[in-house]
Amino acid sequence: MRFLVPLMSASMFLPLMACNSPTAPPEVLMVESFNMENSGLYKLNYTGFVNWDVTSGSVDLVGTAPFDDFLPKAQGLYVDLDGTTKAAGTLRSKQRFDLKPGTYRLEFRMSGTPRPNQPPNTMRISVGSAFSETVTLQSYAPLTTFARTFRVRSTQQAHLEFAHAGGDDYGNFIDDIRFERL
Ligand SMILES: [Ca+2]
Ligand SMILES: [Ca+2]
Repeated sequence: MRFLVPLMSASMFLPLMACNSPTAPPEVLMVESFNMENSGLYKLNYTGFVNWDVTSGSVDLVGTAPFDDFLPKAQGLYVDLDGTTKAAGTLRSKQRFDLKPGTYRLEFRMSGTPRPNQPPNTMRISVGSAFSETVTLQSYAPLTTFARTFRVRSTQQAHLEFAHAGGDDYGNFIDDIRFERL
């Protein structure tokens, strides 16, 4: 009987431990590399994104010749948020995410416009009313990973949106977006 006691204890506690595990993996809501867009070829003023609508202005899908020297080759395709119509673009996720209360993490890579004599470029990144941040980058600001964590306190539905200001055909570049619920 002495040996049965620990066994019974273990079986009583195991279900609790499983429910409250702090190491549950994040729920990935979106991963975006842009590399499969347009059969892998650049296109100025591109609107055919699988996961995104261009809801205002225009954006350029770049990363293949002759528009392949903005970011390192390893990035494949990526997006210049200020396309080629003198009206910067807004890229909005087609998916409207169901955001339960909890903690979320948004990660993406962004660089300034890699061309000389350009004024700074400003972009607003948002997830509905749950998250919003405005970032201004100088020319040649290096490709940097931005990672933000935010809380959703009441259930809401929201698009993920990248909205570039202005419009002179030279904008901030984005790539490698990852959105997840922690
Ligand atoms: Ca890419
Ligand atoms: Ca600009």
